[in-house]
Amino acid sequence: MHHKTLKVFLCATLLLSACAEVAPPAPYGACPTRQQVAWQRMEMNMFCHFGPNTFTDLEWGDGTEAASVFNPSDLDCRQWVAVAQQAGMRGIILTAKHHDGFCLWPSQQSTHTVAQSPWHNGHGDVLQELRKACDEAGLPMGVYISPWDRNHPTYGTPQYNTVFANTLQEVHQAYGPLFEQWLDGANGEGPNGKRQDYDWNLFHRTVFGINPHVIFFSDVGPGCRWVGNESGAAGETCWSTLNTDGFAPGAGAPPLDTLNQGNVHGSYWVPAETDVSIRPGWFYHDGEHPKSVKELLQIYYNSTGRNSLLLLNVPPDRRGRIPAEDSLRLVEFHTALNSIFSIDLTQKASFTASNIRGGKHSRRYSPAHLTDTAYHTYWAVDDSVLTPTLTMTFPEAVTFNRVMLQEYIPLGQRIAAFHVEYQDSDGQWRRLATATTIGYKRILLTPTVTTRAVRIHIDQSFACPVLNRVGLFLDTVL
Ligand code: FUL
Repeated sequence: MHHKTLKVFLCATLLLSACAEVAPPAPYGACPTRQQVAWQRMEMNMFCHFGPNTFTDLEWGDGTEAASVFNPSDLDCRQWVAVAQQAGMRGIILTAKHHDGFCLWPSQQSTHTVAQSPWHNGHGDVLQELRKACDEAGLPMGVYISPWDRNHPTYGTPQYNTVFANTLQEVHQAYGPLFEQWLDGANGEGPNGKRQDYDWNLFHRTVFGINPHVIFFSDVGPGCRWVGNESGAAGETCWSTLNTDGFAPGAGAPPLDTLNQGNVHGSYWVPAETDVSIRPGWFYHDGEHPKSVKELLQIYYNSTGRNSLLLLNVPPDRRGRIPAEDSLRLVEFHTALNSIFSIDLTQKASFTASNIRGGKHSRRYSPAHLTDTAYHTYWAVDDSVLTPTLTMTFPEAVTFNRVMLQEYIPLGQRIAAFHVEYQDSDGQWRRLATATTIGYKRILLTPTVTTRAVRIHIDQSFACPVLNRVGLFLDTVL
């Protein structure tokens, strides 16, 4: 080789090896599928309970109500979708069939459906209307289809499992793609006084066969799990992992506090979904009113802010529309969220990390990624580092009372404990908050402080921490 060429070659090799990047951290434990990551990133969806109960003023119809009670005077699914979008909801889930068995579409599997009702002379189809409205607006649609059926004559016999699988098939074929299939575990008696022995495997196979990407909600997933209460609160410790072997939805489910907190090192990724109603009931009832903006904010912090997805129920009334009172409240709620989260004080911060994966000049894993908007970039540390610290300093003092952290969950949930400190005006570090899990998103409510330096200590993790977002905000609403 010519002398000069050799020199150029050596330089190029050196340069290349200097740039060679350290491999990303290996995933830890049970990890989400792509669909579960996409689902978690929806953060907040709208639930709609609508059906005969809306007209009979009940929460649980017993299946003997006449189909003629279902007769909305002015149904408008576009309005539901518009309300959801104005409130910042990323998807909508409708009770296509509740425990009374009444189907909001003309099902071939039942004689208790919209086809037997006077609405549009029996030619109405709520699922079709919602499908159209969702497509027009680009809003993902999901369905709740209750396995418990207090009307169907076969309920309580093996035949019903086929009927129910056919029902699922009908809905997913005609109205898909549906992003989420909600299957609650309620299992009471049917018309013959018997309970059903549900064939969950058959139900899963049927729907996955049509839509392999669907997220199944149930007490034990497999897509996402019930949070264990209907008051709108995930556990302060909330693992997205859960041990589900040997458990089933309903009576066979893990204890409520396990659903609420998940299992550390749990064998499957089954994140918590927090379903709660904006009103006291799931269905619309005259005389009930929506929760206040403060209550909704608290619910948001307790769900989305605790590594859970918020599924907020907003029931349409007898017209088939969401009442003005609720839609106004949702707009106020959304305005409040925007006022809090549109100004992230970390945008002005300089970061110092106790470690950066691949060395302090590594750009790929630098803390600068904590404030960018790209989801798939993150701050990571070397594999051997389990308890790093991250310091933010500000050119001018900042005032905040909300600390937000996000782990990069495609690599699993790795952090088990952390705390946050700030520097007071005498330069003393003072502890502001102590917490356990982070997961997809954790928002800590702290006293309001004004400071020029904030430090996050990761106190325990099972594999090197990987964070893709940190935020500091001031909430003047709650
Ligand atoms: C439960 C049902 O029994 C309630 O009526 C409501 O639909 C709730 C969301 O799920 O299983």
